[in-house]
Amino acid sequence: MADRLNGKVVAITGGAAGIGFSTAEACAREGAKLALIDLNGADAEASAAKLKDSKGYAGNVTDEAAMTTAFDAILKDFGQIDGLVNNAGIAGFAPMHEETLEGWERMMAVNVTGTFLASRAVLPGMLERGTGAIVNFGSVAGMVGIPTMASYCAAKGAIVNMTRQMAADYSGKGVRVNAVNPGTVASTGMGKQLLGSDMDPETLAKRLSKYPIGRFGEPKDIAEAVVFLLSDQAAFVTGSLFAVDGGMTAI
Ligand code: NAI
Ligand code: 1HS
Repeated sequence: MADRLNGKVVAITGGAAGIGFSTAEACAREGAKLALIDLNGADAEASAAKLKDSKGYAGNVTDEAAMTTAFDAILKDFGQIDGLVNNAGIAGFAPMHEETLEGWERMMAVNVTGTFLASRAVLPGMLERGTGAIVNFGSVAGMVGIPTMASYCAAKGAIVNMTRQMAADYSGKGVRVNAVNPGTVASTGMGKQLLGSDMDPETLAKRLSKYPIGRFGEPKDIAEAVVFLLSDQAAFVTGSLFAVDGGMTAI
């Protein structure tokens, strides 16, 4: 397949690297034009330059003014936004009794507030045109408890139910809202943070044993699910939580 997103404009937060950029590549293959938003505008522009008809934008998803500026620029450059991928996220490690207020608030700001601010920026245009698709990034950590990831699990759990709530408000108005819930993707910045070099073989084996498929994910595993959810093939799919986790949450 190569034209499932033909002519659509897709904005991806955190799109310069990792799963976000892999998703951008898959969307471009399907004919989309990409608007990549990331913390560092030069990185976003360099990644966008690898894709046809695409542009990069600086924007911290926690910053209301920066989100307004970035999405105004995208609308000026492309005229409309058909798809939004709320991919930007951070992870952190602490059980609740050891988490700091600063760490907790940062986790909520990037993952939860970031999803809110980017969604709020695109929704008026999508509602006016009566069409659009939003894909939020949850995680297996939004569905089950992961040891030592208190604030991350809380943030991803919030994104999971934000997805259902958004679907309730907007599905009847032409805007579908879904979430992908990836399992561990080892090769990205976050994956390396999760499976850091200080992780002993026993802990690593324990993590891997949670995946019945016998491996961790690849960025493209997640990207293909996002393409489907953005595409018209998913016309009857909204409010869904798409586990892309090698069966991790099935057992
Ligand atoms: P990554 O750390 O490799 O890439 C994240 C990208 O987001 C980077 O380009 C970074 O600069 C950008 N970013 C971070 N904070 C930002 C902010 N405040 N504003 C704008 N951009 C920001 O992460 P990865 O692995 O690609 O993860 C992407 C998404 O997938 C995240 O939401 C993550 O929680 C989720 N996920 C990742 C899994 C994994 O094992 N890697 C598993 C499950 C979910
Ligand atoms: C960081 C990402 O959202 C994955 S959390 C899952 C950790 S584990 O189940 O692979 O130990």
